Amino acid sequence: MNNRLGILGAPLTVAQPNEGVDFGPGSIRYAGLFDRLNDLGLAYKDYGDVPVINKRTNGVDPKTNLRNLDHVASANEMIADYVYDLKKQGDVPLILGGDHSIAIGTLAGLSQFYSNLGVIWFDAHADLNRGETSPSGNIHGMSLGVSLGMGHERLTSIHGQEAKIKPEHTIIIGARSVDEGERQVIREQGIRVYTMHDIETHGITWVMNDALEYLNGKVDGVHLSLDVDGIDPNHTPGTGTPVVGGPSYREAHLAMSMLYNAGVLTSAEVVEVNPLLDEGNRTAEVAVDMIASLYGEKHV
Ligand code: 6HN
Ligand code: MN
Ligand code: MN
Ligand code: MN
Repeated sequence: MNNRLGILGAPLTVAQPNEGVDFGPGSIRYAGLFDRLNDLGLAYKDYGDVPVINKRTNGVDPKTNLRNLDHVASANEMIADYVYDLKKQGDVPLILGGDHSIAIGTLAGLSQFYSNLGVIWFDAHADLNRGETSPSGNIHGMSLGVSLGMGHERLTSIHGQEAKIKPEHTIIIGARSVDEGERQVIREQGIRVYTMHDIETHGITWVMNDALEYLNGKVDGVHLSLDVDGIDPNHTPGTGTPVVGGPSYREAHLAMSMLYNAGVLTSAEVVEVNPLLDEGNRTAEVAVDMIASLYGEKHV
């Protein structure tokens, strides 16, 4: 494995209702991503975007309570293939979303290289719904569950029937909008969650150290899934499901630099940047700040 970053856009939007998150990869690139990586002296290759097809069907299928299942499933099948190929080149994957359903493809592609992949899910939400529990039918609220093997077979069977990650290697940070069915999954599966309450009570430094300690020795890689709605919407307004009361810019930034310092990260994705809902390109700019911090940018 080399240290080259392999950048891949996954401009999927139909796993949630707002148009515009398909422009996420471009808006992140235009927010100065490459300048910042150049400044870091980092080798990278931009593989362009996965040619997903964003077709919306009419509404939620009443049988499954899933919206646009066919398109979300085939797009993620493609994303899994592209991530697999990129990883096979020996590159360090950095995936730019796209709505958060793309994690289904990312983790399916990555799972072929890891038997015990740690996942840090930085998000206001838990994304542990399935058709039976979802309040919306939106598959972007189901991707962590799917990767754990729960949900519709069309989604869980991408790149193999088995679960792509394990609950004891899964950590959610920043949660503050969790549905009842998701709470049950968290309890039953023993998923580690650091809520906003934990961040407020103990501080982000403690949370990150505790999270890293929890994974230490158990995993053969660590994937960061950074949903920009994990950060407080004061900083990241350009996203489809903002939730007030999130970690500040500084807290999120520190979390990223602590991941860099720990030297454990083997892949990352940044999702849910929607420039059509944004104030200028602010949210993508914050996403780039987070990415730069994740790969070692220092202030002095
Ligand atoms: N996201 N829990 C809500 C739902 O519709 O299932 C919101 C999901 C948000 C999804 O964070 O990517
Ligand atoms: Mn495939
Ligand atoms: Mn999410
Ligand atoms: Mn979210």
